Amino acid sequence: MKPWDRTLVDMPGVATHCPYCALQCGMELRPAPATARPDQVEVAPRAAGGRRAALCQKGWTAAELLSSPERLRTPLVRRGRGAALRPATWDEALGVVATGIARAQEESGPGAVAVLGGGGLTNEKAYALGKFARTVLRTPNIDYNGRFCMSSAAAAGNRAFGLDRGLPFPMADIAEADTVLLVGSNVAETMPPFLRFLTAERPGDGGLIVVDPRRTETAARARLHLQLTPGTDLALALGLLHIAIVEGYVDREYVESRTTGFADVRPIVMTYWPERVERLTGVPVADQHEAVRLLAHAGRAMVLTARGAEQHAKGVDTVSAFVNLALALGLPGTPGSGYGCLTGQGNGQGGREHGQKSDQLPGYRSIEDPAARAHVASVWGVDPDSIPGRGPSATELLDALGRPEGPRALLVFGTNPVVSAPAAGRVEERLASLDLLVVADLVLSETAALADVVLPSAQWAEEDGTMTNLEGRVIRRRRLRPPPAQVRTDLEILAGLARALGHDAAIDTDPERVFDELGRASAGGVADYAGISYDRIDTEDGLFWPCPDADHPGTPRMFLDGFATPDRRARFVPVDHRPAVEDIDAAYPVYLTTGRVRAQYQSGAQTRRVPTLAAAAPRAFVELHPALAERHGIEDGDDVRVVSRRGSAVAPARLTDSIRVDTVFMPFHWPGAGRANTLTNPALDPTSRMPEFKVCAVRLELVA
Ligand SMILES: Nc1nc2c(c(=O)[nH]1)N[C@H]1C(S)=C(S)[C@@H](COP(=O)(O)OP(=O)(O)OC[C@H]3O[C@@H](n4cnc5c(=O)[nH]c(N)nc54)[C@H](O)[C@@H]3O)O[C@H]1N2
Ligand SMILES: Nc1nc2c(c(=O)[nH]1)N[C@H]1C(S)=C(S)[C@@H](COP(=O)(O)OP(=O)(O)OC[C@H]3O[C@@H](n4cnc5c(=O)[nH]c(N)nc54)[C@H](O)[C@@H]3O)O[C@H]1N2
Ligand code: SF4
Ligand SMILES: [Mo]
Repeated sequence: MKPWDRTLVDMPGVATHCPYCALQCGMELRPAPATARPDQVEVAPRAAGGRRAALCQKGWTAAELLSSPERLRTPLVRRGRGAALRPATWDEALGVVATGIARAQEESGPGAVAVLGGGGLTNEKAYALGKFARTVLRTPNIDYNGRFCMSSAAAAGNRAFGLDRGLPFPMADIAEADTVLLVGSNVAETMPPFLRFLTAERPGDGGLIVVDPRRTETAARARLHLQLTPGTDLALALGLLHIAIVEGYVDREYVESRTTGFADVRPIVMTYWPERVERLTGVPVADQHEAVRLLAHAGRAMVLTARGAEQHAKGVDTVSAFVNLALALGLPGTPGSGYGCLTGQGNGQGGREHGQKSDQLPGYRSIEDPAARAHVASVWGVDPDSIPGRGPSATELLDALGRPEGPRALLVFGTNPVVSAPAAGRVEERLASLDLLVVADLVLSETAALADVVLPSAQWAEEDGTMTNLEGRVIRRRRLRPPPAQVRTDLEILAGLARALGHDAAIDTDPERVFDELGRASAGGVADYAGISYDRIDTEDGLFWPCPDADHPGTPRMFLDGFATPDRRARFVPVDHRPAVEDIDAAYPVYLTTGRVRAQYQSGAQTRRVPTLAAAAPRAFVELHPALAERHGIEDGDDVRVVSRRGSAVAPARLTDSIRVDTVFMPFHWPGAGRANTLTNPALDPTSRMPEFKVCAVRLELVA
């Protein structure tokens, strides 16, 4: 027996990872000693993946939700419009779902049913969800919340390098770099144990540079803080490359031998002289020069982006502009240097590789590539022609629900769009117009509360599986104990639904067998997991993809001897700056940007139900500069109404001079009156279909 196979009786516990963010910190779980409540679980940090043991407050308290009175313990069914959700048996609940699906599809075709997944699902579940949609439902309408997350960086990585792995190098390399340019990330709150890698002692004349409209805790630790206007990162990146060219910092030999397209980028960049960039971004000319000098003089340098730069309707071009800068300086594919994106969700990396994305089949394959379809069809035992084509992205899918040609039924696994989707008021309307809304969740999220059928899913400590962390390392989630009697794993739920729809063998319920099947489906693809097994992960402290066969050691560092493009060269992509889709004007004179706080996670469905975290961050707030507050007669703690063209939200003011005078910030973790996403702009990036979460125009009113 392996140590992680032990049950409650034969302690000490299981070695697993945190359920929340992409850092996937190592954890050991044990039943609490006899003095505590017998169903409680103790959490201890555990060294894993070459990192020392460390957890943030969310990790330490993660087990509290296992025994929470607020977790779902039985299926719920709404028997008729306007009726309340009431407990039901699994047979009844799955019967209602199967009948509703059959009716919708008989009347309106396979696309009448849609599926929304999540980047927190294990690889096995993400894979099974995609397979379920394509082989059981046969619908093209499946997408997931990663569209809201790292999709812009993924698209930019694909077009520059031919492949998207958030960090193409191990996290630990970041601590060894002389200079790190961090664009739009507040890791001090979003990945606290990671801060150590950024604030590491840097030998020589290097340092950390942070680009953020707010002097966050992360920015306060930086050597240089570029406090730009929200939505102007693209102009800044063009300006930094301009300086690099003019000052002679371009690595000519690297550009010659390892890239193509520099000549197309140069003419645009040459029009972004420093004074113009200062006018567009607010970043002083001297600071622009200093940033380029720190990057160019470093022996090893890294450019990292996160949501602040990416969650824009020009997110892909913005990331491309930073990749262009990194390429001009010769960083990607050079040992110790590089470009990377900090993926956010627990399985944000693996969740985008195995087929819950609308345009994708397992192994990061394109659903439009005939060879990919043929390969996956052979693993699934179906006719390639029976696999549907690509569907719409998450925001577009949500917007189509209940419309004349749109889906009439929706199944949700692992996302809470009523809180987290842009223009969330409109999303609520769309959900209400469905014939059937089915939500599988751990708790009664705001989306589950609107459902016709709610299915209770097992939590992380009650299931086995794999996750792929932000550096591309495939790791094991291990089960401490079984779920409560009437709670099922997502694999069991999908298998039960498939059976109820007449497909007995489509979905396996054993995670290890599903992982092996996923490995076969991914074989030969970009994200090749074929050589990874549960046994190898156990003995080798995780494995980096690609790992094509059982003898392959995995790939911690990518691109060292060529990029994943046909000619092995990275591509410069010519991009130009453009303003935010909704710029400020007389009626809406202030920028709103949104993001996170340390003690809450995402839509807050989980963390708002953990008492310690709820006490640490109990409600939404509006962060604003004292000078802006004074103009509106607002004092600290006053209720402020924030009004955008989508609607209004009310939350108490939090005054701080760490934010730009023209900008307010709201965290998005809360529903109701303080819901930031009532305000946000659903305008999409043309390539990634990423909504413009990070900038829209608002006006402020003091609530009397
Ligand atoms: N505590 C906590 N941790 C989390 C999460 C959570 O919900 N809570 N979620 C996880 C997930 S899924 C993700 S994606 C990551 C996200 O991790 P981060 O990217 O660090 O998170 P955000 O707070 O969304 O945004 C980061 C910063 O972008 C800044 N910003 C806003 N607008 C702009 C802009 O126009 N340009 C630039 N350069 N910066 C801007 C904000 O001021 C903010 O400080 O965190 C992960 N970790
Ligand atoms: N304004 C604004 N909005 C944003 C962002 C922003 O910065 N600003 N960030 C965006 C980003 S980066 C992200 S990633 C999204 C995230 O937003 P959401 O997609 O809403 O993320 P979560 O709150 O993690 O939702 C996960 C839901 O699934 C449940 N769940 C957790 N694990 C499982 C599981 O294993 N199985 C099942 N069936 N259910 C599970 C949880 O209880 C929860 O209800 O928000 C986006 N929205
Ligand atoms: S940093 Fe992320 S993975 Fe680590 S303990 Fe906190 S939430 Fe969990
Ligand atoms: Mo995210």
